[in-house]
Amino acid sequence: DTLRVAVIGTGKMGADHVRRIQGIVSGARVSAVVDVDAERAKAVAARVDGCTAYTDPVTAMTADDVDAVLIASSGPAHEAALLAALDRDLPVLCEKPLTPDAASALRVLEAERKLGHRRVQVGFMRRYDPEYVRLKALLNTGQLGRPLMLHNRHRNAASPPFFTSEMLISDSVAHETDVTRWLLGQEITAVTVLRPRPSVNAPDGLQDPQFVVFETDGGAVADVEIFVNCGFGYQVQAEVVCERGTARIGDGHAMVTNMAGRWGGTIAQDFTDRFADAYDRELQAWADATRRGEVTGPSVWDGYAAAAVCEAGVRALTDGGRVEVELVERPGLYA
Ligand code: NAD
Ligand code: ISE
Repeated sequence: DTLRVAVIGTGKMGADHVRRIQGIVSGARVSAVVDVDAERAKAVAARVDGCTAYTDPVTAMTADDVDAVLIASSGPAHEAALLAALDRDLPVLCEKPLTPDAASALRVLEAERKLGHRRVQVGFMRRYDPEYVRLKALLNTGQLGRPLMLHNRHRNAASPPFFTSEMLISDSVAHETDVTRWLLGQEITAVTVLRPRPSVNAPDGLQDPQFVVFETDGGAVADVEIFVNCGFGYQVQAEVVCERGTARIGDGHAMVTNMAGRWGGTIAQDFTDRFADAYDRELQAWADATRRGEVTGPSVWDGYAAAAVCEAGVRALTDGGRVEVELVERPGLYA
């Protein structure tokens, strides 16, 4: 009963997930790959025994040897693939963002609600990172008391050429919207975005860095420094300040070296490096749950809430001021 997966989108993440399913994840294999770029799909399929290349996601989803779908195409292509998969009642792991805006995320939510059971897991992989898992477990014990503040830092060495100021929120801070909701167990109710002077190392016109402030329905405040052209590497850190203490992750102190009168360590250069372990655990957990007929990871509700917060964040960035987040009532399916 090996899970036969169709991977949609064979770019950076899709190709890496194909490698992961084939080489690391047990109980699953890649039976189909899909990309609108036919050559790209063919090149990836050629590396995998028994894998067919397609250019149309729906055709792949109707193949006899496809049991589940991993969506790793660009964000705007997610909705059509999600709706087609739900129409066929196929289990899905969808890379973040679920969809690029709240209205399209709601359409996916409505489709899954009509189906009557959860089928979709959203690729918020930080929930599988061992450091974040330890932080969440500590908060759950209640030893530190109630969380009051959460400080997040999210730094990329350099942004890709197509990156816009809005994408710092919708593509990057998307992760912190989920981390904040998940760690605190609270919904984000309002977003404010401050604009520090852009770094000379940022491409012309890009508002980089940004300082984002979330308010939550539990009375906590979270901030996010997002800086996607920091130059020195890839860094993701979080510190929770609670009533009786604080806890912090992401310092990258796995190994400290002493040499020539200095001490220090190395900094990861990319998310595929920093979160390699998290992606491995995420895919294994998805494959295991799917084979049991369950969905255990971040839900369509989580994807929708993140989309709504990011939409408010983009408005706060462009119009200024504090923008409230409007969420529909949470359906029972996601209780
Ligand atoms: P990419 O541009 O390298 O790859 C996207 C691929 O999708 C391309 O090959 C493109 O041709 C293909 N594609 C576009 N529309 C398609 C369609 N309708 N049907 C089939 N294929 C289509 O992008 P990427 O960096 O691999 O990102 C892919 C997804 O992964 C995005 O949703 C992105 O936000 C997400 N992502 C997540 C993380 C993470 O840390 N979890 C990191 C990077 C990217
Ligand atoms: C990218 O899409 C990701 O998801 C990475 O995790 C994030 O660090 C990066 O800023 C995004 O562009």
